[in-house]
Amino acid sequence: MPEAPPRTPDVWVILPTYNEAENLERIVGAVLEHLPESRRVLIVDDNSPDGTGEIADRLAAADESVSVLHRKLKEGLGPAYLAGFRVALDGGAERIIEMDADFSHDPSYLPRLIEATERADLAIGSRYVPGGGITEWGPMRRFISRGGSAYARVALGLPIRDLTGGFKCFRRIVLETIDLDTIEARGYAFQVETTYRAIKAGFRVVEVPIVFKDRADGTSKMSKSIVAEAMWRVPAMRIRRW
Ligand SMILES: Nc1nc2c(ncn2[C@@H]2O[C@H](COP(=O)(O)OP(=O)(O)OP(=O)(O)O)[C@@H](O)[C@H]2O)c(=O)[nH]1
Ligand SMILES: [Mg+2]
Repeated sequence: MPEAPPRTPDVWVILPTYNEAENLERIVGAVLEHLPESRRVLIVDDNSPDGTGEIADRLAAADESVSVLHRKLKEGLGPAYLAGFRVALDGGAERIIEMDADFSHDPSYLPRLIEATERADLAIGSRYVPGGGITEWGPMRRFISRGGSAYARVALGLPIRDLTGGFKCFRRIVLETIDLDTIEARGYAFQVETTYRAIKAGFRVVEVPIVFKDRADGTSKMSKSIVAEAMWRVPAMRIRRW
């Protein structure tokens, strides 16, 4: 019998990192535990000064299902994800997952998220549907997050409760369709924009409840400019569609 050609991994998890040295090894291990056999974890590191990139290289050398994309500059989450998506699509990915590398997104939800894309094209880990939630955040952070999602929901007229979260599983067809080259958003707006485009393109989007935890270690990259970007980019998305 001729040997079967090597299968390309079906499920790719993209982990963007900037100064996640304390979290990276543990999160990669935990993610791998919850993925099917046909999987790849792609770390996208923006030249973190804390040595995250070197840890990523070591993990990739030790496990063939881990790889690293090194980028020279910190440009925000959006460009890091776009670069990762392109590598995953070129690599034959069928499902592409976004998730934070700081344990805010519990890897034990991965099977549920993947399973949800059997009946949908995009599954969103959602804090704002029954069964979802947030632990540990103070009132200000909650307000920004919930307010941001509500603002985007109303401004864009979308039936989605959690538009700013970054724990999502896309079927490849979605990323092939939504024209990644014209997405410029860098922060939370990036999450809003990918979901908005998916819905406008007619894809089925479902929300899967998740409980979001505060980051395990390291420091936040959340900033006023990320919030400000989301404020103006959300109406800009709508205007561009007109
Ligand atoms: N490659 C890359 N990764 C980034 C960049 N900014 C943030 N990240 C990563 O994106 C994920 C989410 O960023 P966080 O700093 O946790 O932002 P956040 O979740 O809004 O803030 P916290 O709740 O305080 O953690 C983490 O894995 C970060 O390391 C960036 O510019 N480039
Ligand atoms: Mg975080």
